[in-house]
Amino acid sequence: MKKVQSVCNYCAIDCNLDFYVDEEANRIVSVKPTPGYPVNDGFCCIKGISLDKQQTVVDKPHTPRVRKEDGTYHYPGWDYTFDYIAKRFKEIQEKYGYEAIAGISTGQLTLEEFAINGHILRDHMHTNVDGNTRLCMASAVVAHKQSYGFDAPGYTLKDLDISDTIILVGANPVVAHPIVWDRIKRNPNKKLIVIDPRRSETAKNADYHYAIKTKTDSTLFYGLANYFIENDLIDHEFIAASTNKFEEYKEFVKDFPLDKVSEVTNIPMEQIMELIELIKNGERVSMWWTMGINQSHNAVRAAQSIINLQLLLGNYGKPGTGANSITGQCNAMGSRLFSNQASLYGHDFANPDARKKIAGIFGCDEEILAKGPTKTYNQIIEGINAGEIKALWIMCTNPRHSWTNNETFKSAIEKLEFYVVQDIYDDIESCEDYDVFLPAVPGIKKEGSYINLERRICRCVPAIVPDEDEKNDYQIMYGIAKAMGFQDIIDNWKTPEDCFNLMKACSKNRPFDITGVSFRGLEGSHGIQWPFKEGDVLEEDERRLYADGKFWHPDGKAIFQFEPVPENPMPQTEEFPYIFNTGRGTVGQWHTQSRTREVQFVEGVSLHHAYCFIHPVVAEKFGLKHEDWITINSCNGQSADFAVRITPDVQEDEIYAPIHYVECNKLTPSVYDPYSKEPSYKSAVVNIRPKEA
Ligand SMILES: Nc1nc2c(c(=O)[nH]1)N[C@H]1C(S)=C(S)[C@@H](COP(=O)(O)OP(=O)(O)OC[C@H]3O[C@@H](n4cnc5c(=O)[nH]c(N)nc54)[C@H](O)[C@@H]3O)O[C@H]1N2
Ligand SMILES: Nc1nc2c(c(=O)[nH]1)N[C@H]1C(S)=C(S)[C@@H](COP(=O)(O)OP(=O)(O)OC[C@H]3O[C@@H](n4cnc5c(=O)[nH]c(N)nc54)[C@H](O)[C@@H]3O)O[C@H]1N2
Ligand code: SF4
Ligand SMILES: [Mo]
Repeated sequence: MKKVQSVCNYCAIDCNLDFYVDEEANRIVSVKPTPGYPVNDGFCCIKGISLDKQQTVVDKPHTPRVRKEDGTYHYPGWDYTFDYIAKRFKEIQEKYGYEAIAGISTGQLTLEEFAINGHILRDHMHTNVDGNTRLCMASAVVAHKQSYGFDAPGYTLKDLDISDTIILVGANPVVAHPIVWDRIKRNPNKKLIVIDPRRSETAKNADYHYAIKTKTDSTLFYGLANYFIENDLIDHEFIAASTNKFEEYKEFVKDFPLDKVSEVTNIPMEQIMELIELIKNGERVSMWWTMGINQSHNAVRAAQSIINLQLLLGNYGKPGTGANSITGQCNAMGSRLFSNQASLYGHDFANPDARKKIAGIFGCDEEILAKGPTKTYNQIIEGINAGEIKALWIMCTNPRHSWTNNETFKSAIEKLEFYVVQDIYDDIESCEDYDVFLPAVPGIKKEGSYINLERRICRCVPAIVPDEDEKNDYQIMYGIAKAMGFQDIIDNWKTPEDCFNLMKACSKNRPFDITGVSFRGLEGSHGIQWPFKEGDVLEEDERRLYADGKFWHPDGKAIFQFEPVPENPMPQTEEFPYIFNTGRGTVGQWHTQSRTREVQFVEGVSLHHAYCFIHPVVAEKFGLKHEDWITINSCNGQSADFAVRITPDVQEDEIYAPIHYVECNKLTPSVYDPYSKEPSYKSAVVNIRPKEA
């Protein structure tokens, strides 16, 4: 029996797993979490341990399907399909201009797959490709860039083991990041504080839960900043040496006295004082946020209000501290650096030296490199609906389900002249009315690398061997590039390893310098956190940034970023009295459920219809019992039906719906953070009525 160490390609933890494989049968016999791996050390969740269960997708024939002129589909083989796509792409760009084609990618591909995709679409084809990462961590990225000068989360997971005061803001790791939860739980000295409107699974297991009014987190953190400044409980030395705009921030937060904060946030004064005491008394205070902060109309500033408080307290670079953003998907961190969407492979698009450097590494003309960041996801969907974008290529994401106000994606598909879907399943919701379906093999047959939430690069190694006619996403993209005639790709990007080496060269002398990392050397290793330069020696498995108090702005300082709290664009009204909060439902269910439905013991216990949680007071008002059906009308103009579960864990004016059912995003709004353009997924306002028979 062969043992292959590879990675779980669901969440951003990137657990390493040992796949035991019957080589003769080319079958995974069992999956065991890798002992001694610094992230998950012999433990993982149900999704990782079930990676061998993707048998449907493994056993299915994998050849592309193309729509003929008469509307029927045929299976013309890979070479024909690549040529056909190239021909259609060229025709559309000739007729309507470069930007008439767009792509939507993901945080769930390998680093090399993003890189080649970004080079094809953004450089050679001069067009736009954005990712589902826009729906996820774009707000954290922008917050980091503005505050630190570079998108560099500084923590390491070990900080969870040694922090004595752990504050989770809008994060539910019991469900969403089981390894984060496992490490918190095992920390014997911690006090755990959860700030979440809902009594989430994590809040139920915390020492303190503060049920904040939705989307008022920045007010809370501005108020805390004011209190700590006024009572001189701040780290003057750190502020002077490592930050800018302190005086302005000090003035700004004077507008946030605690009585006002208590009123706005609905957190009683005693609880705010209790939270202050906890922070004051903590020796190692860490703050962690996820989608409760990132997905809002005021997300970037809310994230920065957390960063600002930790800057004031000097809680950076020291063990067990930090303002730490938890990322969602397995390679969201790889996409941030190497997808060529928001930065030129980790450089400024406009910097002439960077352009020269990248073109030199790729062996291509400087002129072909993208000149600025991509059009954002919402601009792409709006562009299609406006008839400006005529072709769309989606890969490894299911926007008909996951996009906010998702009926706008349905109408977009109807408008397209050419629609290409690249997925491991051909029956996802987004597989409607496509022209070409490109079947990719799943992660267990893939080769490449991933970067996890704490900047750790690790290897994805194929556990089982693909059949002869099967292709992985890298090979599909290379095939399309070849058919398009992109010579530097044909010559220099033949394999994921070639691509990794190009990306390594791009990283040289940047904050994420990985010139000391070897693609082959990562195999079977503990992974390596960036940066790791040529010549560096690895002394520790867990390394954090900012120990020297230096950030990435030219003067080495971080900046306090803030602005007056904007008005909520979706206020509760008499017509729409309830807040529609959305998020993860269970540990076993992954997003749009295309993959986790294959795991029998998850499917066996999951509900097969859309449901939502309502408060007993609401149930009584409408005479509703458990599993009765309601119709929810959203401020976005749409309605959908849900079965109800009755629980005091949601607030009286809150309805919580798991995202794993397509109905959920029928009701979410086209409202975005102004800086990151991340959707405000968690605060549409709605009304309800019992469903008519
Ligand atoms: N099982 C499972 N695990 C997953 C995923 C999955 O689909 N299934 N997805 C992965 C991905 S891509 C991601 S991004 C992560 C997401 O991980 P999390 O962000 O932890 O998960 P969510 O459930 O989206 O939201 C977290 C909490 O934010 C709260 N919240 C809502 N509004 C506010 C607010 O205004 N303020 C505060 N303080 N809290 C608020 C919600 O009530 C919810 O409990 O999970 C990852 N892990
Ligand atoms: N209301 C609401 N909506 C949300 C959120 C929320 O909190 N609330 N969260 C948002 C967030 S954080 C995220 S990350 C998104 C996720 O939204 P999506 O990315 O749309 O969700 P997934 O189900 O992960 O879709 C991944 C797709 O990739 C396919 N796939 C898996 N592996 C491979 C592979 O190797 N190659 C290819 N080509 N395909 C593969 C799967 O079959 C699946 O169809 O949802 C967002 N939507
Ligand atoms: S889903 Fe996340 S926590 Fe679960 S096994 Fe995979 S990487 Fe680990
Ligand atoms: Mo996400």
